[in-house]
Amino acid sequence: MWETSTTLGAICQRLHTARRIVVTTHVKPDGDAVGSAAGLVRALNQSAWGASPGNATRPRACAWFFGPPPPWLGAVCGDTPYTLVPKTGPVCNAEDEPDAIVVVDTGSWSQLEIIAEWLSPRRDRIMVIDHHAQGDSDLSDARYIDTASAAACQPVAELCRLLLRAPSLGALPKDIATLLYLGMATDTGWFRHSNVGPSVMHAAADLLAAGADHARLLQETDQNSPARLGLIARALESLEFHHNGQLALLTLRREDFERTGATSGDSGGLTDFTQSVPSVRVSAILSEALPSDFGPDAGTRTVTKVSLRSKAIDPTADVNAIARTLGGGGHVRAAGARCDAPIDEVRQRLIELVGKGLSSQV
Ligand SMILES: [Mn+2]
Repeated sequence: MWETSTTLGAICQRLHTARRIVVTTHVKPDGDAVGSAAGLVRALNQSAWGASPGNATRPRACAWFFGPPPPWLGAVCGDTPYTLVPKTGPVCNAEDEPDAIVVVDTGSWSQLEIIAEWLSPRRDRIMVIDHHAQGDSDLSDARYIDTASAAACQPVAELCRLLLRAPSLGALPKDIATLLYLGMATDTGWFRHSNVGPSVMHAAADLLAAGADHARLLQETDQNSPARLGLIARALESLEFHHNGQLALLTLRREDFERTGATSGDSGGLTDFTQSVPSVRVSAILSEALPSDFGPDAGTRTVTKVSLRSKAIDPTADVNAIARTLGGGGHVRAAGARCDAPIDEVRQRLIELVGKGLSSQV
């Protein structure tokens, strides 16, 4: 069962005694993934147990990221120790062998493909902190899953507070507060999405009190490249409506990426445009995976990525159920899948599934 099996206090205890810690997160890290991983790494390295005895020059904790990194990764992480894992898998020599591994903002093997082979034999050292409704319980026996949190950064902030023995989130060091704030801000669409509630606003307010720099983060991370604007133009040209305007569908083919020079990292957030149409209840974007999305078997696979959002109106269409039928998952209002099938095939299937999902609500 994908449910909590431990407490943040117990995770804190295990991390206290660990000498070398890897903190990692899902492929193609977003603001919450980077914020929770890098924030936790900083807290681990600043905690009273942070210095590795006899080896003060090497940090105790390091973040591992993989898949196309966001353009702002370096600016946001600053001097946080982090590594970009190559597509061929991690390079970890014996002296860097971690005795604790923390996976944040995901609990799915499918989101950890590049490091899955490395993780499997180290299962007993893995701890998971996540806020997604779906995950693989065989990833770790030590899971802290809070689906009520808008961002993984919420439980991670609490863990940082415990590690640093801070009386409140408002007492966290500024550099840690800034990273944690980034996750809360981005996973709520800068406090616009339906997952905004009192707990995330209270936590974010505390982090602002601790010195998190809202204006700088917004400027650094909420950017568009000319290539992305070109991709948005082509995506909007592909826009079609189905089921009496209740489904808005965007389609991005390889050619759209090639002609604009955009990468798969440029396709995020496009459903925000279609969600603004009053009749729309579900927004979907289909995109053909690019060779750069894969490891060594690039070119031999035909993969279509599906991203789904449903509006917070009553009744809400459960896009998690739709994504699961396609082999993926996520939340009720935000979910996705990767299908080993051509885009036009997936498109037909998706239109039918959303139709069923919408009619079962009425
Ligand atoms: Mn998240």
